[in-house]
Amino acid sequence: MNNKFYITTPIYYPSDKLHIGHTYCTVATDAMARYKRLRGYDVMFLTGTDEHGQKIENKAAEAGVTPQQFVDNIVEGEKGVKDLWKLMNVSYDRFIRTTDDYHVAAIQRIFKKMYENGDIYKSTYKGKYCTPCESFWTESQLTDGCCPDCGRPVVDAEEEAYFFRLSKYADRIRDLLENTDFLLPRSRVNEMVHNFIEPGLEDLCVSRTSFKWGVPVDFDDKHVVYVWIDALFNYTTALGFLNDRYDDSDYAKYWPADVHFVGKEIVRFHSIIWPAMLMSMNMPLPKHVFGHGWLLLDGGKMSKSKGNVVDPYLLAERYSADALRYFLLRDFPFGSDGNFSNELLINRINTDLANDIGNLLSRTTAMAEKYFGGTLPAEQTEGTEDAELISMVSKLRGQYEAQMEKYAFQSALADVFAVIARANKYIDETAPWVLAKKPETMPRLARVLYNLAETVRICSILLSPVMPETCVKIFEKIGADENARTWESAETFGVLPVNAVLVKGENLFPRIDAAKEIAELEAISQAKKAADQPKEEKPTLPVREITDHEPEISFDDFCKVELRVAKITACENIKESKKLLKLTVFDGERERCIMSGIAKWYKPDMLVGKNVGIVCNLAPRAMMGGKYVSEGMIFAADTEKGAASIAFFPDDTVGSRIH
Ligand code: ME8
Repeated sequence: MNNKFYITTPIYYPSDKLHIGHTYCTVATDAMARYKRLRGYDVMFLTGTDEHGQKIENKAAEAGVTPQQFVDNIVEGEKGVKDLWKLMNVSYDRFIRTTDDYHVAAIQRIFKKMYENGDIYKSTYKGKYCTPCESFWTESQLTDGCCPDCGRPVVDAEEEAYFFRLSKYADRIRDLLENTDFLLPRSRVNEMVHNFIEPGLEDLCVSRTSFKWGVPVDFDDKHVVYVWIDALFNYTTALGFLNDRYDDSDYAKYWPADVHFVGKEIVRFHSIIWPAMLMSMNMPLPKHVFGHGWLLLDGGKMSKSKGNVVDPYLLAERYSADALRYFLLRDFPFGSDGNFSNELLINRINTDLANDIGNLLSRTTAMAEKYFGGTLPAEQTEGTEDAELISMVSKLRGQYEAQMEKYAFQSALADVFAVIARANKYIDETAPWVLAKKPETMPRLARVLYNLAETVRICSILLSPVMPETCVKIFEKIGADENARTWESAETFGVLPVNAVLVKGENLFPRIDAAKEIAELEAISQAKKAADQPKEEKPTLPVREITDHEPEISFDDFCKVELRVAKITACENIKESKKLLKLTVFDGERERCIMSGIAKWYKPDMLVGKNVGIVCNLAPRAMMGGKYVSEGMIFAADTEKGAASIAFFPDDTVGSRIH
């Protein structure tokens, strides 16, 4: 079959739960796949997860599980990647996990082929590495000394490694970028040429020895294959290329891909490294790589590692997958960045879905029920208001197609909604409630309602790639049978059978109380943030065995010990003992002498002027054969290593009691 269409999403890192940014790209890919299927293409839609690499290895270690357990949980576990795509109604044909055996074996074969053809060779890597991005950079590529992709610090790295002869392909890649429409939108071409090709393409380090969680190089198993090689070839291994999990006739049938949808930050990998490796393998190149923009939150990129992410689960469960899908593709031009906000989402649902299409459908079906019991009569009269609406609706499929072929979802949807707005205006112009008043205008009324139902039908066909569930409901409400749901039928006004049964039923999209809803979403997000904050851990103090406890004493007994702060006014070593220091202290009333066994840890000049705690009413004790009399003791604790540590007090406490 000639009209095949092979489309892919990036394979996402299962290092954390996926967020609205991943959902955005996957929903766009799904809408494109559904659109092509609607048009009769034999579609292969591939998505999956990129499960190897140091980041995942580190995350698993932090979580105290094996890397395989870690990724299994994120991909297959509750509310994991697969659950999310199910909730979002993503109609992928295949899901690849790079830890799948067939993929691992195929990557080993691919690596070996490039080694054997001389495009991969062994050398020493010296450079900078960004661990979160798994990217090596040269000094000149860094932005202010940090990773140019994510802005985080890089580390020095040096290791024996295999290299891919990327430099060899520089001219061919430049030609591909500049002289073909391989990379879209066109505006991304300059950036690639300017930032990467013009400074000179260096050979790429394609193996690692610093961690284990990857595909081992089978002829040198100290090394694992660089995660990006492992990842990029997923687009072909998932079709059975060099493996026996899938029949390689899938590869023959679907490769090259028609388009890879990827975020703009990984355009470099897809438009430079990927085609160069395919050239090395003598494989055909994908027809297009489309670098879509980012969803931003408060002007910054949403990212798992920054922790500022929007949860698609919450939004889809609250407002329906279709509403979220529609919003994502209608509000943000696919090729550029856009600011996400809950306000935008709710306004979009209220304006377009509850008001425009919701009202058009409910007014049309309600009037068909009210005036004709749900089935329009065959006798119908045309009117002067019809021509403009019919002409607009008849042109819609062509306009929509032109936009969709450019991956301009936003414009395609805007075109459909312009027709919906026109149809609502048509209701006001024809005033069906007036026509319903006289028997002689009933045929005109029937025609008006038919035209409205027909408009809804055609719009619904074109909206179905974006809102598949809603459109099935719409078809049911206007009585559109299978023949009236096809792409072909969207070209012709008048396909809906005249005797179709129209039913009003429930509203598709109830209006949302915006202020209340936004406040609730904000409260949920705050609560989540607080719950995600790492709990402040109490320092755990080492417990030790204490063997010299004293018997309990009464408070009165304790009060008999007179503890006071005293200032050390003089201090000296004595020749009779290495252990003792002779301290002169002022206790607020008088000076006294205290002999203390701290000479090993304190020199006299460390102590003079300091205020220390002393026991004042200890009976004086003669020391060193009576040469000295010690009149008290100073507070000092034993450290773990058995040294003495003196407690010091501030100046305004000298002479005060210590309680
Ligand atoms: O890069 N706005 O995986 P990843 C829009 N494993 N799209 C966003 C986004 C945002 N804020 N955040 C993420 C990887 N995305 C590699 C890919 S492919 C062979 C290997 C989307 O989990 C966007 O499509 O970091 C981006 O390119 C992708 O998720 C990155 O997902």
